[in-house]
Amino acid sequence: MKKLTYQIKKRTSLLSLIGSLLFSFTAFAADVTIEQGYIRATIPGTNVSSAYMEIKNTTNEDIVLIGATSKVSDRIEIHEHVMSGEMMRMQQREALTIAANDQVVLQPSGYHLMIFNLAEPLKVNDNVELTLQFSNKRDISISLPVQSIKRKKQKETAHHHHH
Ligand SMILES: [Cu+2]
Repeated sequence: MKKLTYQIKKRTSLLSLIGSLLFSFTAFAADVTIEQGYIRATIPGTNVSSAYMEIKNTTNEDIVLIGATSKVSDRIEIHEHVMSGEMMRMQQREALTIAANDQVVLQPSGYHLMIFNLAEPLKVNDNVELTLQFSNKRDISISLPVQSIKRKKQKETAHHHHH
């Protein structure tokens, strides 16, 4: 009985040793890139907006987005759209994990950064500085252009042929 306990302990410590070795080999280089980012122009009469982007994680570790800050707002939340019956509604997420060597797309009707309490309207061609906060305490600052709401319908009607 004593022998068995010893063996188990030995195996556990060996595993944790291997684990910590693997951990230390993993690169911590800031191979996290933000692409295709933009912020929606404010709809007149409102003081909210949303930010969209692709977050690419080329590290071998999952990273976790836990929030964002900006001078233009004191309240930015991570949101997602979920179906509630037949209605699409937004709900807040505490965090958003970008798996190792993977990417997450923040886009209309999906994940987005919800920006509340805008002191001033965001106008097309403005640029907004945003700092993304990750659980590993590595912040990433980005500058996002303000764009008007993209209208898919206009793109679709552009398929008409003109001879
Ligand atoms: Cu939202």
